[in-house]
Amino acid sequence: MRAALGSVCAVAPLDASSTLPTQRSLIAGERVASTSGECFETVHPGNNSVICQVEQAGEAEVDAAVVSARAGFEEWSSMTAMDRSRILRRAVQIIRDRNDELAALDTLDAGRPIAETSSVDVPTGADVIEFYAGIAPSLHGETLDFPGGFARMRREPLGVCAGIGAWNYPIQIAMWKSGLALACGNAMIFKPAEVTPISALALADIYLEAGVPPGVFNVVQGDARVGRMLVAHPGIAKVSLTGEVTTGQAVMAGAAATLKKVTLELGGKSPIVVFDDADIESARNASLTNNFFSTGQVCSNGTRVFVQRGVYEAFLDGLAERVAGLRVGDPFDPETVIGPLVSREHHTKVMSYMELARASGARHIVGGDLPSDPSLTSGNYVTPAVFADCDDDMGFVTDEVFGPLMAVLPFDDETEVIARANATPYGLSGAVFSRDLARANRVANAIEAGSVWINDYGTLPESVPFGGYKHSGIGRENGYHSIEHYTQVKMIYTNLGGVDRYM
Ligand code: TXE
Repeated sequence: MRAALGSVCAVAPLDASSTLPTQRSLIAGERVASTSGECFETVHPGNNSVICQVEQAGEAEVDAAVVSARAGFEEWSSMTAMDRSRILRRAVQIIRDRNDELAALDTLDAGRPIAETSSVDVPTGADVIEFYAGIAPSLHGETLDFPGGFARMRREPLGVCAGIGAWNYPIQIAMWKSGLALACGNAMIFKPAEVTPISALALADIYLEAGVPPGVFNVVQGDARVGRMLVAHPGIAKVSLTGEVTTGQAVMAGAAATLKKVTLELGGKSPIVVFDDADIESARNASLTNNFFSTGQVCSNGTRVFVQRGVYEAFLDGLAERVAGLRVGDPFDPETVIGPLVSREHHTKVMSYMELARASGARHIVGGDLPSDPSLTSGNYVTPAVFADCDDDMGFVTDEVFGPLMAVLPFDDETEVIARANATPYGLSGAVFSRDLARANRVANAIEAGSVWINDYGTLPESVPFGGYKHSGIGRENGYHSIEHYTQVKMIYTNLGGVDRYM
């Protein structure tokens, strides 16, 4: 029997005019009316029309979510790891079967082009759950033998974990956090960003349909107030946030009172370094994709493009025409490359940075305007922009714009560019383009970031860790290393003799 995906999806295929019934929190397998008496709305960024109302969770709902997650955890963690693995793999299959339905939900709620959500967001989320479902049965401890006994190191789940999502990749973030948490035997209470509250509910429906016990994956709806309740709750052992740096600082501070474990996936302002001997076409393609995919709303984007002076003009040559040719339009149109920004508020912020760039004295290469197409005026659209001859201290070069604004900066030598690339509080990602792999690896070693690519940008298989240095975060997601963030090791020593003396 199909899960109640229908309660989230309209019966007909979704489009820019779709609406949905009022959405709620999902606790212990049921949609739960809120006691807060508050509702908020979520809109389609392509026309700012209201999709639906959403009930804001109150303290009572958060407490109920923790109680049911605790009960769910007892059941889930008492299963064999192979049973958990089978259920998660069943969820993966359902996700893949409904790939396009799930993708359409985030296209509706986040405005991300359907070409992206259907080929990247949902598949990469499913891949991560599948990766961890594969690891689950092999999670184990170790033993050490001693003359009079032995020590057993037992790897245990944490219990009830909280996931707090950002709005740019709603369902992928929910899948990345929950796949890891559940595969390690934990329960998770997930709060989606209030800007994109819908698709996490569809994931919860699928987990239930696959056989995840009620309570093991709960969804609580609401804004920062609900996030703060989760961070403060004594019944939650760990919180994982994807969001801005300032939010990460607030979460870490709030978690201190209950000494929760914290993992933070925060913002970035990452460098792409292009040397004279680089394959310029590759460097240009990587720079375009990793500035304009998702309309630039990607934390790991390479938004500071450093190009060595000998190839600087060659790199810029033809860029204006290529960027101007990126199709801006309705995110439900499969041909659309540049969709709307997620909200009017974010659009205003990004446009302010475009104005700042224009006034900065940087060379305006292309874009940064409202589109001329009259059918797009009701949406949060901006044309992708490139500015060159930028100075490192210009505001749109130091700050995370989180929009389609590429800054190009000339440099002379390796030592200089490493210093400039690292002169930022962020440390999420970076890339080096050079045919000299010794130099490329030397520079990659020196870049202070959690993910660095050589002659590439953004390849991120489910089996490699992702996360930031410095203000870009704490901990990792994906890959084997991240198991450490959702399990804990207990040492149990067995004495094979007696305690035959004292003092
Ligand atoms: O973040 P916000 P947004 C970053 C990206 C950008 C930001 C955009 O770089 O900076 O996310 O997403 C909740 N206590 N990444 O605007 O505002 C809030 O309700 C507890 C990095 O959503 O920080 C929302 O659910 N919770 C990432 C969530 O935090 C609080 C990839 C994030 O909100 C809270 C994608 C509080 N005090 C985006 N305040 C990566 N590195 O992988 C807010 N929230």
